[in-house]
Amino acid sequence: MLKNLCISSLMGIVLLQSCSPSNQGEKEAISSELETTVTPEQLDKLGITNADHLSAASKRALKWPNIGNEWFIEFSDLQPLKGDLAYEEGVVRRDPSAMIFENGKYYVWYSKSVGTTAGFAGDIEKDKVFPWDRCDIWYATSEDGWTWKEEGMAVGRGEPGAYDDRSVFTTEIMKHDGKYYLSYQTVKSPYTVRVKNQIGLAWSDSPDGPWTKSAEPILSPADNGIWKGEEQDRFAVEKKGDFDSHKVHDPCIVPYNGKFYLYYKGEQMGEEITFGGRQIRHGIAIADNPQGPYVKSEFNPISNSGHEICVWPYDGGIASLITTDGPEKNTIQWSPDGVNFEIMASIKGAPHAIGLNRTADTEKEPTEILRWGLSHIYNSYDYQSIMRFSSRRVTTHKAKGE
Ligand code: AAL
Repeated sequence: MLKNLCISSLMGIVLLQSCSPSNQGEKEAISSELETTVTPEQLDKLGITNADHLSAASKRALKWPNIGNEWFIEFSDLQPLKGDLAYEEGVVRRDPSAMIFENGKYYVWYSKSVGTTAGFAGDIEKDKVFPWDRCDIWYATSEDGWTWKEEGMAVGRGEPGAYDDRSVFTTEIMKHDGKYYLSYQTVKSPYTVRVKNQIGLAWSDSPDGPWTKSAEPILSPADNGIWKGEEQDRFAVEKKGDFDSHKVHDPCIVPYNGKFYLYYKGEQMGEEITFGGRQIRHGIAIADNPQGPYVKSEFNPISNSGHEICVWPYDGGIASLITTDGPEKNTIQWSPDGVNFEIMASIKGAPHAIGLNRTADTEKEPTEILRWGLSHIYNSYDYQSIMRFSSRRVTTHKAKGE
């Protein structure tokens, strides 16, 4: 069979195909530089008509890795929660943490505030500039994940002058060695357009608290960007700095390989709109102990797209749902080492600000943890509520009765 095939080079791809012997030597010489072998079966699978006339799209398709549909899923419409987490006019409840199961109940933590959002045109000393401004972290419990009882405040804003005096919000929970850790975003007053956001941590021996807050933030933005002018304009910069020069957001700490990997979203000074939308990327900071110190990875940023952090362990590595922003938005990615992520599936879209169900059997299948969990919706610009998501694997596409 192979003697009837020859090898040609196309952008790093070796093609095994029928050809005339005249140019075989030349094509084999080129092939010595190549990395990938493409077989007639792959050409057939992709339905490529003529391997000598490959479109740019076919050349890209020939470089796709040989991954099955194990990671491909579709999310269903969000469903409202019942009890205290049902939508409540005048109240913001958003950015749910993951759920853990303790004392016979699911526990979730979330950002809570009241009142309308005036934006930056309002009086920033009195008003809210965002729905997540002037928040505290509250928590709720549920036996079935549908009907929730709000238990009260877990972590409140700091005293005036503290790094977290304006808002504490967008939290994640980690349970490790019988202790509980809430990581969360912090803002210090005044909440200006250029204000830097940091990450705080609180810990407790019980999911019901009391919580002890870190005296200082556990993570801060890179300090190598330079604003241009004095005006509160976050797009005007002399130098943009690292991907996280403006804000560190959406923390999620995962115990991994004997260390603690803090995944976070970075926002950059001078953020641009690219061909994939907003310039948003993820980074990690690693610590030997849950309370830190957390050291940013030299490999940052570890994504080129995405928004809120949604990561889980799978098969010795870490999986990540990449949503909303950037050329690789709406993909599920996996890394064997928690750092170097590859696309495993490209999906239609995903709920925002997912709170994962950490009780799921993550090894059952790659996306088992995404079968159900929490998210939020904008009931209005001012008010958001926590909702329930679900997803299913999709392996065929059939007409009714087919
Ligand atoms: C979300 C998250 C963070 C931001 C804000 C509230 O999508 O990225 O939490 O600060 O929006």
